[in-house]
This record gives sequence, C-alpha cells and structure tokens, in this order.
Amino acid sequence: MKNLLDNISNPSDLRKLNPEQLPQLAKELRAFIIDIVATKEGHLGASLGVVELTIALHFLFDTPTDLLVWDVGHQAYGHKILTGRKDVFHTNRQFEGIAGFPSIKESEYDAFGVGHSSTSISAALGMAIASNLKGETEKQHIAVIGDASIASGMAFEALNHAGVSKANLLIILNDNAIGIDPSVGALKEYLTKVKTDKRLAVQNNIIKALNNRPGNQSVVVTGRGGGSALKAWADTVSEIKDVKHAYNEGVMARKGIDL
Ligand SMILES: Cc1ncc(C[n+]2csc(CCOP(=O)(O)OP(=O)(O)O)c2C)c(N)n1
Repeated sequence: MKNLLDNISNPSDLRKLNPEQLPQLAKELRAFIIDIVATKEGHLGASLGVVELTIALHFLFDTPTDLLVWDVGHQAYGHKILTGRKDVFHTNRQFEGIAGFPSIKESEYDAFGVGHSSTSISAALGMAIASNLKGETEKQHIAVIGDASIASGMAFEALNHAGVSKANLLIILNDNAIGIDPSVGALKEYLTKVKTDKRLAVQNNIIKALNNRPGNQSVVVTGRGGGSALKAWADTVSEIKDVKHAYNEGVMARKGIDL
C-alpha cells in the first residue's frame, strides 16, 4: 500500500485525503513516532494517545489560521510531524534540533509555546477574546488538555472566565485517566461518575454548566475508555465544530494506545 505520510508535508496535504484513508495515516504516524523515539528518546505514550485526535483536528480545522493550543505540549509529536517537521523530527530534543514541545519560534502551527501544564485554556481563551475584538468571529481557538492538567487552579480560573465570555473557544478534554501516574482525586471521580451515570450527566454536570450561559460558545469534549478510534474523534469534532453551546462526551482516549 502507498505510504500516505511520505506525501504529507503540512495539513493542507492531509486535507486532500479521503476520510477513509485517515486510519491508515494514523497507523503510519504512530509507527513513525515509535521508530524515532525508540532510538532518540522523548515522550511516547502521550503522543501515541492523541494520534487520532491530532489527525482529526488538522483535517477538520483550518490550521494555522485556526489556533490549536496543546496543554503541556508533550503530546504534540504527531502535530509536529504533520506540520512541516517530519524530516527534522529525528532531531527532536537534540542540541540545535527541534524542541520537544510546541514553540512559536519554530512553527506558525505552534500557536503557543508550552512546557508547563494547565495553561492552554487561558491561552486559547485570550486568543479567542482577541479575535472577537478584531471581528474575526469565524476563527476557531482550540485547547487540548488532559485530565491531570485540567485539575489545576490555573485551568479552573480559565474555565471560570470562559463560562461567562462570548469567545469562540473549543476545549477538548483528553480524559485518559492518567497524568504521569493514574489520576486521583475528586475531579477524576466526578468525571468517571458523569460518564457512567446518565442522570448525573444530564442534571449535574459542572462542565455542562459552564457551557450553559447565553452567548457563550465554549464546548468541551471529554472521553475515557478502551480505544481512541479516529472515526469517533472525527465525528465528534465535526459535529461540534460550528455548534454553539454544545457539550459532548464519550470519545474514547487511551494513553499509549497500540504500543
Ligand atoms: C506546571 C507543571 N507541573 C508539572 C509538569 C509535569 N508534567 C508533564 S506531563 C504531566 C501530566 C499530564 O497529564 P494529562 O494532563 O492528563 O495529559 P496526558 O499526558 O494524558 O495527555 C505533568 C504533571 C508540567 N509540565 N508542568
């Protein structure tokens, strides 16, 4: 079979593929990351866990015009490979090589320089508010954050602000129940509960509540489970992409899938 990744230099090449070709691309991207990280070291599990999400986001959104912010940035290897850095990915984290995290100096596709966790929602919200002020109402601003990072004060401050703003912000909660170690705490238990108890999900959902304000366009996607099917991510993201006031749950995310 023809290698698809060989012919992808940036997301505009990716967007020329048929949706049916994307699972094949996901396999190739996963293998590419494993091959290089196996000899050069780096963060592996987090990037493998978002291969499908990364493809879905660059396929469905108009990056780099739409702004994509990765929290921490340790999961952005697939993003880097699909956004012009495939040929230099072997220099990842090496002296004079590419950075192990998104860097605004390195690429126009890296909307925000990261390394520290829990900053993505604030950053994307600030960008979304700026776009509003400039009248760029169609521009999308996407924060991808893990369940460990969203449990911090800074992320909650941003959610609190987003919940009353009119900014066009999409927050993707990549809930795989693992940070560096398995997640613990009340929020983890809460997220588990809202996914298993349908009544609770409808009546008492903190994340849904944040999306219920008139005029607010924030959206949260959250999921946890046994696989990270590309179709599930692609369907979910395309469903909510242009929707205002949407809440969605049920996309599966698993760290280090298919190792
Ligand atoms: C302020 C800060 N504290 C700690 C870290 C170390 N750190 C790197 S990744 C990570 C966990 C991330 O887990 P999660 O947010 O669930 O994302 P996932 O790895 O599942 O994508 C932590 C704590 C950091 N980068 N920044």
